[in-house]
Amino acid sequence: MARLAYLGLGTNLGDRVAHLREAIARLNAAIGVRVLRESHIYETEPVGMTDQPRFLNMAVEVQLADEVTPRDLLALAKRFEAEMGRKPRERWGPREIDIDILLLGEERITEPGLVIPHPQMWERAFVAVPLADLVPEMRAPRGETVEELAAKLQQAQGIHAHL
Ligand code: GSY
Repeated sequence: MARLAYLGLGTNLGDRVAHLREAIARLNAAIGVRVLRESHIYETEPVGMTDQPRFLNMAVEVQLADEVTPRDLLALAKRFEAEMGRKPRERWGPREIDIDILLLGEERITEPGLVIPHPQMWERAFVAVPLADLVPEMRAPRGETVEELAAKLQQAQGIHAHL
């Protein structure tokens, strides 16, 4: 059966809106992948390495055909990141585009290079706030809704709707 996945997109180099649009177009053009819904775009303070430009972040909901495995989706994300100019710079440094798999159906995966659900997703406003646009009623691991969690994180971390 086709599954829904949720991806987080982030960018803080160059024409950030164009990078988000291109990533979505590439995902939608991939065989077995269809982008169903997009969150709003948010401007966010950098987390981790703070001395870098602000990010634009958003989340998308995609439908995956049966034959698309989690590894296939990861390979697509990595290929698009590389093709869109992301260099293997510092791990936490600036990038044209970052495509993270947040959730993939009910899958729980812990393998080298692939952990789903994304391990830090419930701690970061730049993930939770866009995700709350798409699945506000979904339950986060501690029992609160994604919307409640996002509201809490939003107060502590810098994040604003990008007009
Ligand atoms: O994990 C994705 C890359 N990234 C981001 C990001 O997308 N947004 C914000 N605000 N900070 C970040 N730090 C890293 S690394």
